[in-house]
Amino acid sequence: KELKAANSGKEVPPETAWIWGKDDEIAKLGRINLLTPERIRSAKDKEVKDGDVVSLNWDIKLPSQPAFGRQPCKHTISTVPGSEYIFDDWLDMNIQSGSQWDGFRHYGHIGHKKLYNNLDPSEVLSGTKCGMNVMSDHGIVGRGVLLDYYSWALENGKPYDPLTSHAITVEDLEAVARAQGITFEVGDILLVRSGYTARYYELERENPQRLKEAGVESPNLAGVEQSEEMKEWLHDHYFAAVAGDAPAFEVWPGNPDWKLHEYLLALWGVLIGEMFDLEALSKQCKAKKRWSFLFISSPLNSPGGVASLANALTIH
Ligand code: UVW
Repeated sequence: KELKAANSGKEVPPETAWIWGKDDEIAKLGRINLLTPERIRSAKDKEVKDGDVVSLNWDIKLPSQPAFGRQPCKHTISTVPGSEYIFDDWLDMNIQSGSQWDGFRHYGHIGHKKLYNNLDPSEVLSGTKCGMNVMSDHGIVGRGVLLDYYSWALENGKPYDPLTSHAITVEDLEAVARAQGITFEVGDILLVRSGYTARYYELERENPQRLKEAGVESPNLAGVEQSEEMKEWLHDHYFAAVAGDAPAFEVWPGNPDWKLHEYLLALWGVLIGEMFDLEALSKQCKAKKRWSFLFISSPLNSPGGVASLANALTIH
């Protein structure tokens, strides 16, 4: 009933949490609404002690052999017409390359045939509603928390290959949080390290051909389990956004009936960050024994943008 009221009395599909009121401008931010000035001030005051900055941006040209039939990023450099000494560069890229946010125009709920906030698929191909420009205007700043599952699994004698469909359970995430001394807060930006970029670098160093053999193009990916329990855990923690280091936040292919993308993006308004490079952050958190920090990301001002480069960094 409350959900219906918040949506001007309109019927909403079951399990949706389009709860940010009638004002379309506010509604379009989804759970980024949780990143209030109070929470940002608190994150700055409590988390920034040393001023140490880490970038989370993976090379925009990676993966060189993208998953899901996508094309790699092309970067060309040319001289400005009529000059030998002035240069421009051109990017021809799918924004799903490098570290990126999946926005609300990226992935709909298959059963309901709608995207976030009742957006119709036809409105994605035309118009700009719920585009990434809204996130750019607001900025994504708040308390970030890294659950370094990959390190925890290795340290606890549970090694696995991140390029397999290894499911990270709620129990695992809770165990990592306990080991790292993390208490979650409403509005946290959750980062989960499943080891994809670490494994990618390892294989590439051995021989780029090994990447192909390991199946980076048609991926089996470690990630959070696609279960009812995980759905409830992610929903009820009220994270402002979630992100991981793999091309999908959830284990892939995982559940054949539904994907967490449908719930996070389409039903709850939670941005998903993918291929964030969490390697340097993992090292820094271990060195400082602190897995929470100030998180800052400035998405592209792309009207109607489906996704955005992450432009993300952390400060300890
Ligand atoms: C999946 O579809 C799994 O991921 P992406 O966000 O890259 O489309």
